Amino acid sequence: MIEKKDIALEKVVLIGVITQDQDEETLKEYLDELEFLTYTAGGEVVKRYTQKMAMPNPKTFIGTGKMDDVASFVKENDIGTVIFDDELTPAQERNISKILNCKILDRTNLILDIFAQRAQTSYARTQVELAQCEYLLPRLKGMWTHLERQKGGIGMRGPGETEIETDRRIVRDKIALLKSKIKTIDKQMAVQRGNRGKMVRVALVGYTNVGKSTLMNVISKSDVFAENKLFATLDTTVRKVVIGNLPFLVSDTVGFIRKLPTQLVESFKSTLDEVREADLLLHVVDISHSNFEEHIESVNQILDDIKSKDKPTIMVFNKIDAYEAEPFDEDDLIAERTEANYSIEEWKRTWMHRVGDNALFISAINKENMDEFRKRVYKEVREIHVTRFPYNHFLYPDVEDIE
Ligand SMILES: Nc1nc2c(ncn2[C@@H]2O[C@H](COP(=O)(O)OP(=O)(O)OP(=O)(O)O)[C@@H](O)[C@H]2O)c(=O)[nH]1
Ligand SMILES: [Mg+2]
Repeated sequence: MIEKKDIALEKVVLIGVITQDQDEETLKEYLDELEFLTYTAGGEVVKRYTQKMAMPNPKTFIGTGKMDDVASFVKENDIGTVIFDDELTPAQERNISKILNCKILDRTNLILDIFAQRAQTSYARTQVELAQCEYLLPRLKGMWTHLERQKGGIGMRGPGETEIETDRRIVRDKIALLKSKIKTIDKQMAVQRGNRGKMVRVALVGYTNVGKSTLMNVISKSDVFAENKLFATLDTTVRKVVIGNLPFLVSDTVGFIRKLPTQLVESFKSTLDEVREADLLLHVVDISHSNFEEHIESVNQILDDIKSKDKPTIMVFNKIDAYEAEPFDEDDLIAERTEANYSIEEWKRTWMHRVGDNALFISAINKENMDEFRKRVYKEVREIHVTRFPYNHFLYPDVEDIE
């Protein structure tokens, strides 16, 4: 049911609202991310509309005047899709769709669509399809029915592609079926995980596009797909890694994002089991991204949701090769130095200082500081290993003695 063929870039308009507790800079960053998501899904952003309001309009999300502007732009420029930065209520979606007469998507929709496009194995496809059905269910009534749904493209992959399917009962049955399918695969996966014995398990976690798969390839000589688009990885890859004679398992899995749709977190529970059952987390961060602190927050939030926040964690700040501080003019008496002006050395003296020994700074692509990385991971894994097998600690030398 999910199609993943490449399509020509669709012309897209983005819409975002600045609320009281946000500033314009934040909205710009959010829309930058939404644009990256759109590009990943196969769209080209031709214009952004933003509006300051205390609360989004319950009927049309943005104000009606603004909506008229959007409507004429859409009409004049033959825009196929309008994407909103937040999740729209089913009612908002219906109202807006009547006014604009084009495809209306929200952030959740877009992310679900990318997942559908990216899902490679039947397992990932089943999980995505479940999330799509859960999202679709409350929105069935009159959803885009006046539009030609067979056109395809962004937001049109997956369930709901034909009008016949816009029936709650069918979708409910489908959800039940998908759930039982996932349950069966879950059992198989649990057996597989059980067969791996008691080897220490390390999971790479982090925001999407931070370099988890690239790092996985460097440490395990595997060949996981890595790409400068969002959600390159959906399926979990597990590899055996050996450092100084000590074998352990490393898993690379789906990346996280701000406001990851709850339906996805729910249906990817089993994929996320890999994280939940890990002994050690390597939280990979793209330090070259201007918003990396917020990314850390989002990841921690999701780790909290899946009850994995208190696991031993090493913070891995990646892409140090690409890190650039904004130049600071010392002669400018008015300008104040902000985080954007920090060098990596200055960053290390901020809250990162508290992370101390548990922070590593690397470039996976240039293989910078990989020695330090290996040693640090070895030390941690060895500690967990000898706690588990106290009788064979002599097999593994102290970290100073490994080559
Ligand atoms: N400059 C620089 N780029 C890097 C580095 N590591 C990874 N990248 C690039 O960052 C992009 C994303 O890398 P991935 O390894 O696919 O990232 P990921 O975290 O697995 O992403 P998802 O699977 O999409 O969540 C790719 O274009 C990589 O080439 C690095 O150390 N420096
Ligand atoms: Mg990846």
